[in-house]
Amino acid sequence: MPTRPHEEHESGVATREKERTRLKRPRMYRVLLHNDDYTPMDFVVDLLRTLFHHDETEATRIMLHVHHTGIGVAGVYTHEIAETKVLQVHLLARKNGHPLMASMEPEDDEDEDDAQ
Ligand code: TYC
Repeated sequence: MPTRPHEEHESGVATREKERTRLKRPRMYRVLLHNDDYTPMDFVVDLLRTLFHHDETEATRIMLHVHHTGIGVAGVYTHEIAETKVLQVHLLARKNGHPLMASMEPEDDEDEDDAQ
């Protein structure tokens, strides 16, 4: 068993170029919750805890932010995970008869004024 990294990783520009491409950070996406007049506050707090893994204090803070401003960030994920979270919010809300809406936007978008 070699005890040091493979020679390839110690060599020149071409290898580093390849690694930089492969290891580039993925674009990240904010999952946004939208306010409405009907979804119960407790449901939103529970959802922020179960789907987005926030503790009760943080979940309550995010829910109240959405309630007061109209929109807020539930979490930041890669594209595929963010899509799944949006779908899970939709399914869980509809299953419980609530109109709660979620959407996603790229983190590095020019127009970031509406999300906290
Ligand atoms: N505005 C809702 C109410 O007063 C609570 C709410 C908060 C709904 C956040 C949606 O994303 C939301 N019951």
